[in-house]
Amino acid sequence: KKNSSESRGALIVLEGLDRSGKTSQSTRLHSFLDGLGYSVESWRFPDRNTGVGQMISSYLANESQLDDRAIHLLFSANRWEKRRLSDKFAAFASSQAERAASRRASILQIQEELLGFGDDEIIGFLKRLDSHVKGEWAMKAAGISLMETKLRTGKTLIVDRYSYSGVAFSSAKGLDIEWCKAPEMGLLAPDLKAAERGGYGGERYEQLEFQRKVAKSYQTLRDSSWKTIDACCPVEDVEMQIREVVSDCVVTCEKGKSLSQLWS
Ligand code: Z5A
Repeated sequence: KKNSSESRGALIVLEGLDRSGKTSQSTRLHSFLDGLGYSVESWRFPDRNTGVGQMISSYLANESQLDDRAIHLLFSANRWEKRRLSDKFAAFASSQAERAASRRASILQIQEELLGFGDDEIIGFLKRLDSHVKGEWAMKAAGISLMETKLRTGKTLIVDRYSYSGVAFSSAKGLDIEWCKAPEMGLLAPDLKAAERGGYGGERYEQLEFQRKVAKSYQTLRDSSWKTIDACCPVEDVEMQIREVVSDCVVTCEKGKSLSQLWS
């Protein structure tokens, strides 16, 4: 695979209106990058597989009603919960941080013990941290996120919807945009946001009206890492446009572009 634990992967986020083709394009982009030899993984938000995700799912299916702020915070919590490493690893990392800090164990000893986890990505990451920042690695490991671990070990992540959906949809309902951004602060900022314009949703007028408001909210969130793709073009054309912007981005990340945090 092209990405190794020595070069980091890219965090690519696909955003857009309802049924603008994000899921189709995520799949196509995944195959493209995989074909080029990149190590790649696809995520999507909401992640309906977690406890919080199930609450979101039932809200979206109109099976439960929630206050606008409450559902906003659930969407955000759904991203924060994906940030965590497994309980087992988190407990291990904090105990090792303590051992390393009090010099009761050498980095080598701790690395040996890490092998018991059998997770190549975590091991690769910790080894790499060791050579870069010496004994501080275990401290860092205690607070490191799953997403960051994957990126730093060379995995490129394609994420279908992220914090921008959270802010755009909730602010389109009338919530204050800064209030909406607040719980997202501190999550990793994407290296590239491919925003798909246009769409195929809206069987009812009201829905179209709402999508327009969402589109407006997206506009307010735009920054230099957004690339807008016209999703009204044929699927293959959209795919080509996405490939072009993503190819540049993965190379920049491989060369060591640093990770940053959202809105901080
Ligand atoms: N939401 C939120 O409020 N807060 C948050 O923090 C998050 C989300 C993360 C569920 O999201 C809702 O949650 C969503 C935002 C809100 N509500 N809305 N609206 P979701 O991701 O689960 O659902 P979705 O956005 O509605 O995604 P979708 O239905 O999966 O649509 P899509 O991924 O953008 O499109 P698609 O499935 O790839 O394509 C739809 C159809 O169009 C399909 O038949 C394709 O074959 C076709 N298609 C795709 N591209 C084309 C082109 N170029 N031409 C012609 N036809 C095409």
